[in-house]
Amino acid sequence: YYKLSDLFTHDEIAVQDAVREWTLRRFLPVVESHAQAATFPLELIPELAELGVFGANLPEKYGCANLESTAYGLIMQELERGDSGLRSFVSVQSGLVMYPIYAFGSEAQRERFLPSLAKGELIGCFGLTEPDSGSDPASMKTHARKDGNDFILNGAKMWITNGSVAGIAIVWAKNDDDDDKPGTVRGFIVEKGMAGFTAPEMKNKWSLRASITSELVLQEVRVPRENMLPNIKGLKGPLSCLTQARYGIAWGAIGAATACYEAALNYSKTRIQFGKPIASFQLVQEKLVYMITEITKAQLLAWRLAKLKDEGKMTPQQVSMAKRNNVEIAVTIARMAREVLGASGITGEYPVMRHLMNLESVKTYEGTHDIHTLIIGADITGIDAFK
Ligand code: TGC
Ligand code: FAD
Repeated sequence: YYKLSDLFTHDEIAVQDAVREWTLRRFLPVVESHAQAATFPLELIPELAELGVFGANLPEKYGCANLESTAYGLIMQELERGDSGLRSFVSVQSGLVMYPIYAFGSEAQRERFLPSLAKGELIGCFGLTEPDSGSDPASMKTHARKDGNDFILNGAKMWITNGSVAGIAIVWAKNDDDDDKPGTVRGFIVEKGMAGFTAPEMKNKWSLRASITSELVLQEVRVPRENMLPNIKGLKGPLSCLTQARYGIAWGAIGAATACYEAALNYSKTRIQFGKPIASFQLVQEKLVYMITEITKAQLLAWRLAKLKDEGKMTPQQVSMAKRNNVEIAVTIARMAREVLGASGITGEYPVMRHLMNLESVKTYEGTHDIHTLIIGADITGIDAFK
């Protein structure tokens, strides 16, 4: 509405158009049946890789597209216009698996894993959350103990996106190694097939149904030292990855909100009640105006965040503001759109209810809405509500 695309380069618009066209042509026709069946269209992974969306902001040396932050954000926006589960798949692969290997891994780990992750031949997942450790990851119980040149991992992770289809898991564990202060959080690349490692799928979700969610169970799993991420210690390791993924969500939520707004706008112009299109009623117009205004504000927030990111000035707290705001307005827009569609809004004929259900998870994962409130609160007051 504010001609935001005037702020984008030709290349950024070309990336956006390519991902939007693919999502419309290849993903939207199948998403509803996958959501109903609670499956992810794994057969589309090679096409996603061909589009260049995995690790899109990482260097070409590792088979990636080396894009700047606006193009990366637009990819997330267009994927989530399709479904939050599609954006989740790419967010986890890019921000939570490829990023830590790139930022904290050895050169040998980068060369071994990044090219196959970029090609989608290898899928990754990120294990931070545990049954008793969600918003407070410092309370994690999963731990590693040194045994010769290996580590032995024990523990359990849950709510892990892509866990049961992943070939590798970035597992965060407290390390009892002598070289670290006991209890220091370290990252390990755990490979499918390592004895004692299983990833059972979690069922019965009413949200993100077209996304696989799993537990990770680690029972005396022997992981060689060369699979530990050498260049990061402490909770700032996983939290830095979350900053990357939350950045993507801030853009992605705009896509889901836009899909709901467009569905509501189109429906309101064709649905006749009291002899007129419902779009002619002031109460309906008020909802549509709220939607487009909040989408426009969210776009401006995301665009500015991209510039700060490229200039190396972006803070995690600014990312929290964009994630918190943009997901919140997306949930509100999805709920309003559902109302505008009346009974039709609850069906799979329209994407609205699917987005609404998905966004409840998006509001919770990568830090809940309230946790982001407290992160920003601590930043502006200097008083940390967690301590
Ligand atoms: P705190 O003492 O504040 O911080 C510990 C260290 O980490 C640094 N740090 C960060 N660094 C980079 N990015 C961030 N966002 C950071 N936040 C903190 C901090 O400077 C400190 O460094 P140092 O050098 O002093 O050690 O930690 P705390 O224990 O008080 O916790 C703070 C809190 C609650 C904000 C944080 O733990 C938090 O964000 N909790 C929410 C947990 C969360 O977001 N989990 C997400 C799991 S993954 C997921 O949901 C994937 S969904 C994927 C999908 O499907 O798309
Ligand atoms: P809790 O931390 O138990 O919080 C429950 C409620 O208490 C929330 O409303 C919260 O805001 C509130 N609360 C907690 N502490 C405070 C406080 N100090 N002040 C005020 N309120 C507070 N995790 C991963 O590691 N990897 C993944 O790939 C992943 N994928 C996910 C996919 C899905 C579909 C979902 C739903 C979750 C996923 N998660 C993943 C987990 C997600 O990050 C956690 O659910 C999230 O961090 C919240 O943790 P929790 O569910 O244990 O809630």
